[in-house]
Amino acid sequence: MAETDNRRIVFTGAAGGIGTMIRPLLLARYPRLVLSDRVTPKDLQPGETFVPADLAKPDEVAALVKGADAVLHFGGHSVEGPWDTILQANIAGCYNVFEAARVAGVKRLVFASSNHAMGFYPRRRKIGTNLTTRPDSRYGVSKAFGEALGALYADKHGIGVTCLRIGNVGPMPLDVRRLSIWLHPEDLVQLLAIGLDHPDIRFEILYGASDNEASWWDNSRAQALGYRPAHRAEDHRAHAEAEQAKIGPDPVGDLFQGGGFCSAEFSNDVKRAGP
Ligand code: 15L
Repeated sequence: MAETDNRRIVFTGAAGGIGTMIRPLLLARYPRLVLSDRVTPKDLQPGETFVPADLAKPDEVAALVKGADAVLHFGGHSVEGPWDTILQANIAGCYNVFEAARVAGVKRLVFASSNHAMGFYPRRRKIGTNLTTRPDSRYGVSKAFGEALGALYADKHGIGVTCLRIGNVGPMPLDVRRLSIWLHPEDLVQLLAIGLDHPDIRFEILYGASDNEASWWDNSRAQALGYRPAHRAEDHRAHAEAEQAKIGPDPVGDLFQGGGFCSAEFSNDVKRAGP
């Protein structure tokens, strides 16, 4: 019989969309979860405790992370927002989480990065994890910042850090762009398990994507660490195309991986931006 995993795992952003989808799957593998958010997650289960925290407040984050073995950092602002929102929730918040993890002696940290750290790469280009970031928004910049913090805390303090450049998590790809970047919740939990359990983790950047034929990403490092996504975007192509038909074209966003995050506030010439 498999041994029970007794690690205390702190999960920030647990009341958010992704948190709500994956909590039951996580709990099945990790029965000692400390959920955190500013609002209380619904239907707390045995094995889940809730500790509220505002990520912008270092004392609250330190109290949350004290005694933790690992952290899954999904908290913060999950789309583009005004600078001050991004600054507090995603820049200061992310720093507070890494710093609290260092002080608490946390061994593993998985950071929910985003495809928007790379959003200005053109769709016609397949990218890996060895390229400079090309954020498509202040939000994307905050994710690139979180990846850089991850590298610092891995190199300087020995925390095993995994950054997941997540596409779009849900039961189905929402439109044609998401056929390339979709991530089923079960596949996400497989990636989290690699970040928490794989013996070789020092610092990793992996793409958070299912088995997507139209993928723009080379996720061979995740494969090498044992990732075997069980879900295929192509199985939902008809649904994605039907949804896409309801959306008008986006002359800028449709050229780039980040889609609407690229076209929002865009004031460049498309040719200069590079696709
Ligand atoms: C993200 O990073 C966002 O958190 C999510 O809301 C989606 O917009 C997703 O990217 C996406 O690119 O579809």
